[in-house]
Amino acid sequence: MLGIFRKFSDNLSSIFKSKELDEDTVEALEALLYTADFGTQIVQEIIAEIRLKIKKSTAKEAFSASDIASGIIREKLIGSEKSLQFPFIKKPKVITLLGVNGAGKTTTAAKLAYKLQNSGASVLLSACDTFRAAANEQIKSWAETLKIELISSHHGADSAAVAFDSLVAAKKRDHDLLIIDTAGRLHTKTNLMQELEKLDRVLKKQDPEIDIENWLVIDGSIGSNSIEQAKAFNATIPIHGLIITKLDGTSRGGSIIGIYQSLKIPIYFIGVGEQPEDLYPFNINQYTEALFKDSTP
Ligand SMILES: Nc1nc2c(ncn2[C@@H]2O[C@H](COP(=O)(O)OP(=O)(O)OP(=O)(O)O)[C@@H](O)[C@H]2O)c(=O)[nH]1
Ligand SMILES: [Mg+2]
Repeated sequence: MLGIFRKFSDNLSSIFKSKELDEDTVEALEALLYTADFGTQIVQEIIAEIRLKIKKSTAKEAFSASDIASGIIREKLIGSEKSLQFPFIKKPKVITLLGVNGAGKTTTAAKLAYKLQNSGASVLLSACDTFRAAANEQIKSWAETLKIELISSHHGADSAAVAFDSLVAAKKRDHDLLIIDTAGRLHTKTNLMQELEKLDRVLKKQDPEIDIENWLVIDGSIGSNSIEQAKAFNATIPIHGLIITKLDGTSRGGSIIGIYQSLKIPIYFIGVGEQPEDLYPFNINQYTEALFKDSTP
């Protein structure tokens, strides 16, 4: 995971390189924090704290601006870490992945299945994106490459029916985990949001004791724009977890804090690439270390 926020930390080190912590440096840091999508409130808090330290500190007393910033960030992220513990209490555990178009749901479904299968879990994938023409082929190709069982139907089929059949199959075949990939949808489209609610309802009807979690997949590179989307999804069906994708190659990694602060929904994983292994459990320490790596003072 280290190195994913290279763009941010490179800029940060260049700000501090051979410079005193003076007003220019503080202003440059403030601008960088804004660019990285940390959000007004957090940026203001970090900057105010640094200014206060500068005022109070004597010439001899060195302090680290990045320590201050990472301390504040850590505090804001308390409660955001949650891990997926295998073996599960109830079989099959069901995880439905949802989110707007192109957020990374299908890739994440494949990565998650791969990760859990490597931990010894028996995983079934369910292709519930019956909406987009090429969706079945995409998930089929992942399932074949990674040797993961898949239940799919035809383009245009009722996605709730596919989910129902997948749950029945997962029970019959004694799978530990059922991962449901859904079609991308705009949070403003009421009928499509209702379809998600139906999918959730049908599964709960099939098994009132079902251990089901709805995880929202968020594109981390679009930053704070995703907060409104997430709120709208959460208003339709309960969201139990977040996966933040595309954190590789973005300098906007600060959006994680705003997303967590606004939603208070735990972050299970982060996506840092397009390969099956590019999914990491979210870890606050690793995250702040990656942000402020190599930056001095
Ligand atoms: N760099 C990078 N690319 C990613 C990541 N996750 C997904 N992608 C890419 O983003 C694009 C969209 O990913 P999909 O998994 O198809 O997204 P989706 O949410 O299923 O899209 P729809 O089904 O159309 O709504 C693909 O090109 C993926 O390879 C990530 O963590 N990092
Ligand atoms: Mg998809």
